[in-house]
Amino acid sequence: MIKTSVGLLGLLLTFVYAQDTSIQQQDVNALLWKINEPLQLSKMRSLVDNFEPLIETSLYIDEGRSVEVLLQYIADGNTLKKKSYFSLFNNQHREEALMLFEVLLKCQNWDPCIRNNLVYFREVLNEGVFVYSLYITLVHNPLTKGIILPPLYEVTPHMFTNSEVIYKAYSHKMMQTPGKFNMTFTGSQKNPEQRVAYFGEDIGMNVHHVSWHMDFPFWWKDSYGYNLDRKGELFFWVHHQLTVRFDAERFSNNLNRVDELYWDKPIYEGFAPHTVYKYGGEFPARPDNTNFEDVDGVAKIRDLKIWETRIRDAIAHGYVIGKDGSIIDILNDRGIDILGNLIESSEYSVNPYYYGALHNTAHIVLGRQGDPHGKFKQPPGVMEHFETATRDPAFFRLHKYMDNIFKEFKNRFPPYTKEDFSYDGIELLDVSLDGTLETFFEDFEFSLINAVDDTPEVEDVPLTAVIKRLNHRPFSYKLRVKNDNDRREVAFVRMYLCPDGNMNGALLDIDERRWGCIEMEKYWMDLEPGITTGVRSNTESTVTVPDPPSFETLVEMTNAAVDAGAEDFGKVNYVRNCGIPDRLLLPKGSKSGLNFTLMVFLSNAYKETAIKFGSTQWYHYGGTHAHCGLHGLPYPDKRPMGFPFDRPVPDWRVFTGLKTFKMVPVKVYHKSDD
Ligand SMILES: *[C@@H]1O[C@H](CO)[C@@H](O)[C@H](O)[C@H]1NC(C)=O
Ligand SMILES: *[C@@H]1O[C@H](CO)[C@@H](O)[C@H](O)[C@H]1NC(C)=O
Ligand SMILES: [Cu+2]
Repeated sequence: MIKTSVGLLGLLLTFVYAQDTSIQQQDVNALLWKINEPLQLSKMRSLVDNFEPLIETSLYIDEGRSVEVLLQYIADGNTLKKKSYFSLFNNQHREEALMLFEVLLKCQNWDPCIRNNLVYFREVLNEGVFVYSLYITLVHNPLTKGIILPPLYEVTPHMFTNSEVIYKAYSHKMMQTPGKFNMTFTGSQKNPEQRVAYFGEDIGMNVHHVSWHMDFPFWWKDSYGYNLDRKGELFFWVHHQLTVRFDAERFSNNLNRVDELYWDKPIYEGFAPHTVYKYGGEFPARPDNTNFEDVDGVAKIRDLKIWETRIRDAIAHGYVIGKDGSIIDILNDRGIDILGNLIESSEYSVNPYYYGALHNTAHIVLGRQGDPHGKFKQPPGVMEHFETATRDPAFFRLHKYMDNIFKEFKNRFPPYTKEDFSYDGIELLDVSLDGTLETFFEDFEFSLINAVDDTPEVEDVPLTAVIKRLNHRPFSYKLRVKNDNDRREVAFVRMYLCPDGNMNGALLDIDERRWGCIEMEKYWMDLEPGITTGVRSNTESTVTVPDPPSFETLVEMTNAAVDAGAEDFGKVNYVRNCGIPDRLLLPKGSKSGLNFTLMVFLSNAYKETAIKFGSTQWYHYGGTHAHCGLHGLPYPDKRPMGFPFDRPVPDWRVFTGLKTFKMVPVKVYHKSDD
């Protein structure tokens, strides 16, 4: 049961597929293959040999104005040099990448405009600038719908594996011997944090994180084409979910919940990333118990504290102050969105001058604590790249800190009442599980072929890294629902997996419990009059995405499709990289079973879905909307994210008395010893 029920969205995609998607995909594959080497596909080269970006201004809807800007920037010698690192948080680096993004956005078509410009600028611009521009183009440009993004860990492997593996790969390439290298997590058994490194260093998790920030970039302006609906609230929710998942992994490994970061206290955990840039040296390390220092040219710790105070003042007041001094009420459903934009901060922030950029600046400040005054000319730290940030335990501390600010805000709202939950005539009779909730570690192999250098004289040899990663056995939920109304109903089904106790098994209090819930599902269920039994497989979760095909498999699939003259190859399942990997849907659990409660809640979808219902099932989006929304469309659920546990719960009996709610005690097992 894969995610195929895409309804309307599917129709739209199919429509776009009509322009030869497989040929486009072939171009994209070639552009991203061996990104540090000249373009290899000679066919593509010859197509564009006579291409100059301004050769025909009618190719662009702005008559080439954007491309003129970029060409002038290059002519002035401002561009980031090839073979040096790229960092999104560096304003100059980012602005350059956005210049190319804009050029492509102004293109009338893929072939020749976008494709030929990509080939042209690939030769001229920095590799990191190019890769970032191409990925955000594939995510947001309407002319590239349906293209699969090759897994980033095989495009830029340096950002996803450790230096030990990279050095071995170089050496094997030189000696022309195939290599398969076990990749271990950073640190040693002496470091308790090592027990949960498999989560922060999971390459699929890293791809989710970097992809979310590509789907919802902080630099996004609506003039690029559309509004990113509830971006600020998603910022809160996605990072909240990362911290609760991390905490559940900690409970599974006899560790306490992660504590927040304090600007006045030492950063308890040090971190040695064991990661190396392709160009630009080693990622800097940070010893244990470092005291925060101001970072030259970035921010003083004092500034961060002032921003925090202003934000928490706004929460206490119940309003924020706009750029023009206007009062903007936040004690309403829009408030969390406004606050999220303010804290990140994004272009959507109502007043970045006053509220600053707490999240983005904190990432840079943390990334530089190893060399705050630039004495050692160190490159940016892992915290300064979304690909690598979750490796550092300080990432989760930072996000716990921000999460607590969001909770402080959410806790200002009154509890929901029975009226908020009413759904006449509907009763959730029971919920059961098919299959046991059991996790295990498996080996995963990915290619390092794009990590090593190439020369025409030296042949490619197979080089791969093998990493242990968490997975789980398949399971499904079975829901029996009674509909006493005489018409078809559509129920919104929300499912959360909530830890019962902490690492010692001590029961969590109500607030700890509701804020610790892991979102598992958010989908729609058709209810004909009478009793309906619905089975929902774990693979259908709207929180997760399946593993993408490897880059080499993708290349083979594409070439076969092109040879067969096929427009596409049924790849709807892989077009989104944003989403928790399916494998990580369950936390690790424990040998004797870690206690959780599965909370299942039904509500009236006619009232709560942001998009009008049609007569068909087009509201079954499939995919990954829970954390990643729908491109260019409203977020499909009108309720606040985290509903109904996002507001204070005076007593669990509020829920247990409901006909539309069930709590099912479950255990998550991890039988082996790793
Ligand atoms: C890599 O790990 C596997 C088990 O996962 C083991 O059998 C193999 O010997 C290891 N290889 C090296 C070179 O350590
Ligand atoms: C887990 O739940 C069971 C009931 O299913 C209970 O007997 C047991 O004490 C719980 N364990 C912990 C550590 O809370
Ligand atoms: Cu993030």
